[in-house]
Amino acid sequence: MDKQLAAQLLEKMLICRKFEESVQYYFSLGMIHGTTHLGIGEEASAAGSCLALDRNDAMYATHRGHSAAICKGVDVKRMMAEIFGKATGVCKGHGGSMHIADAACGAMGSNGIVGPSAALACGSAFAFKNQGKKNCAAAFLGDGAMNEGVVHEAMNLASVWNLPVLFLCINNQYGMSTHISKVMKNTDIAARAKAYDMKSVTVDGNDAYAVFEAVSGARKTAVENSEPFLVVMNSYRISGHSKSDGNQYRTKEEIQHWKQLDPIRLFKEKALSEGTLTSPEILDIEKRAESLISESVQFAIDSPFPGVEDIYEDVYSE
Ligand SMILES: Cc1ncc(C[n+]2csc(CCOP(=O)(O)OP(=O)(O)O)c2C)c(N)n1
Ligand SMILES: [Mg+2]
Repeated sequence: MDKQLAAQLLEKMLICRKFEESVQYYFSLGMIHGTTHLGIGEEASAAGSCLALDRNDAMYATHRGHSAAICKGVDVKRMMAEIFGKATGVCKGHGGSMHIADAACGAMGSNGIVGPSAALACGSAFAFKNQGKKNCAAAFLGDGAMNEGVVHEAMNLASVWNLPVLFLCINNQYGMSTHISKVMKNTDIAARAKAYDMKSVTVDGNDAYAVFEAVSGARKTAVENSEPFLVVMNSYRISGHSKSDGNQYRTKEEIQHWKQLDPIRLFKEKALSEGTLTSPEILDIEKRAESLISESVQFAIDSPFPGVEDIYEDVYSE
């Protein structure tokens, strides 16, 4: 593995992990409101995917979208401020955890509705194609979303219209408390691509480098041939579904098993054993990630809330 890429992947994953641990902490103190969906344990899928994309590619995230937004290049301080609901937030504090967007870096938005990222990505891909741009649109999806009608419509449309869309499915094996085996007879999600005459690949979603390679390859195919591609990343969310998850539907042993497969831990071990990164280099990356997150939290706490007079700004429905 290339040293620079390894350092980037590790730094992004650490920023995501520390970002979400901070969100969890300040949520518990009542300083963050609403709800939040953490993707602790899924950082390799977000980092590997987003680092394989071009800055101008369009990326649509899910309700569990913090890591994807960070890895696509959203400013971390302004993102933290957004989650705190502050005026300095990337959406002026009006969006919050599930509506992080910054079109300047191709982060087209997270979505509280399960599935539409797939359809929205078709729109961006259609635009890229018509404008003759060598870009693609990527839609993150969960395993649960793969059973939504809109996702099948989008995959079909992308296929018949030859649109450069990457369907990036993070299979964390659960849709809320429902295990994938209860809602799919065939749990090989990539097999679904065949129905749309679409290429697909399944990869270990806890291996950031493997994800990077798989998505880089898929992107190349999608952009060069103008065609969609399904990438399935098998992973696990160590955190609960949302802030109010009692973990009644899975055993402590199962969670413990997946903690052993923590993508950050595995990545560090591999980088050290292969000699790609040294211990001091890893420590340095950890320190940088930690200070970025402390600065971001301070920035968010110190920032003002938006004024009541701005409440109707950026509202497009009546
Ligand atoms: C259309 C729609 N149906 C139901 C919900 C409620 N809901 C929110 S998250 C979620 C589970 C989604 O599971 P998955 O797609 O696997 O994503 P994960 O939460 O595992 O990341 C559900 C059912 C919703 N937000 N939107
Ligand atoms: Mg899921």
